[in-house]
Amino acid sequence: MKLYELVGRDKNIGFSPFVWRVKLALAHKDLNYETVPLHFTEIKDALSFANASTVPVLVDGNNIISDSWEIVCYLEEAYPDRPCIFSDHHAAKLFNFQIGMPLLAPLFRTIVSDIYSVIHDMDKDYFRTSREARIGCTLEEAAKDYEQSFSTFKANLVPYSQFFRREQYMGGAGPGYQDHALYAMFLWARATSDKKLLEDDDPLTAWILRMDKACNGIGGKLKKIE
Ligand SMILES: N[C@@H](CCC(=O)N[C@@H](CS)C(=O)NCC(=O)O)C(=O)O
Repeated sequence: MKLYELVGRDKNIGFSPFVWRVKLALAHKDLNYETVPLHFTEIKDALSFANASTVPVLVDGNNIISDSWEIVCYLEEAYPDRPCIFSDHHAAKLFNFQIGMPLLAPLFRTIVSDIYSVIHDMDKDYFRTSREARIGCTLEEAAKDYEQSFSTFKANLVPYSQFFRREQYMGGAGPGYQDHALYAMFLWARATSDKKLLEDDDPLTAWILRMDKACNGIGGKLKKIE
């Protein structure tokens, strides 16, 4: 299996939260794969064979699958004898939408200038133009005003802190899709930013430590791109 992923200026460190969802799913199912590292400006050409303009793309034999959700669904169907990722398929699908606007969007604004500092020079112009259009201000303005989006992010994390005060994983006895998707978001920040997102006594911090050990410990090994 081949997984196309997004890397920063260090080719060995992938940082896309969507690719991380797939890596965690592959580890959950204990499936072997190799990665193909891509910079932002290489994605379009490299993935034209898959008719995709975003990573992740997974190639498994003759099957070419794009979009992280579709890939995880594919893995569940193609490898039913391996541990199950979804405890409830519909709840997992809903979760994608639930974390997009309230969490991924404000976190993106919080760390967007940090991401800019760790991507390859070849990607800088593309990233600046596309992301400034998306956030409606310059990267420098976003860096200066990050506290506002950071407090939105923290406020929207409260239900998860409350949940993890009582529970170990969203998947029940062990991690499932929702754990992977939320944790992947923290891995995105871990690879790109020095900002401390959580207090030490936040129940989410203890859950992240559990997730660092889950899925063969792949997330726990992730370092920031220097
Ligand atoms: N819904 C897609 C989103 C994937 C996505 O947005 N990937 C980003 C990297 S985090 C990407 O490839 N962006 C390419 C670009 O901005 O040109 C999925 O879940 O796979």
